[in-house]
Amino acid sequence: MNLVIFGPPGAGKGTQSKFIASKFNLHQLSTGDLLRKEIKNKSILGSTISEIINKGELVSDKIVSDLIEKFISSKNYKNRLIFDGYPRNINQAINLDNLLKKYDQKIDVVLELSVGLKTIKKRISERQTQENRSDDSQEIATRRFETYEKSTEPVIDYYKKSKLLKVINGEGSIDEINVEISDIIEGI
Ligand code: B4P
Repeated sequence: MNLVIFGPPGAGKGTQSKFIASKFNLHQLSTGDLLRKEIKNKSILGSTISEIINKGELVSDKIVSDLIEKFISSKNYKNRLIFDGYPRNINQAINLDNLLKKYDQKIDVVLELSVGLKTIKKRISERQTQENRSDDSQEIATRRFETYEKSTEPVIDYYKKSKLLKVINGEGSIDEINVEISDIIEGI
């Protein structure tokens, strides 16, 4: 199965994706991690990406699409991908459908982690003390949340129409959310 995990910054997409990948033998495809890897490589592309991420904005659709196509086209990952952080706008959602169709695949379920701004700010400030991510300051985190509301939230309606969406209360504990997600996946 291929699944999409969706939610505001700091909602726990990465946290839950790691759990799902290990429990169901899937591959976590985190566009955030791929972009941070490019930054670490100190390439020209990496410095462009770093500037955008540190403004709390979205990296260009083309850059991210090229990164994910490498995985979608690979036989090793066929029908075992968790899209963690992709799509983040309607254009990316349409692109994902087209790419999957091109390689004879589809999305089986979309998990939306629903979390409010207050919880997000708390989690991101805790993560900053552990990981020291450059985009985890309160100011950039608030901008990332605004980007989410403007560009990413409309994608929820896109998936509601295709009846793939399952909404999960992302305010619960990590373990509670693990259980809820497992039940959904096992039910498919
Ligand atoms: P991401 O890497 O996707 O970052 P995120 O949204 O902050 O992470 P996530 O929701 O995975 O949070 P986590 O599990 O770590 O994106 C970073 C940037 O990359 C974006 O702002 C954008 O610029 C760019 N980007 C990424 N994808 C893109 C795309 N498709 N197009 C364009 N640009 C793109 O959880 C956060 C913290 O909370 C952790 O410390 C965790 O331990 C804690 N936590 C998680 N769940 C918890 C729970 N239930 N209870 C308590 N704590 C919890």
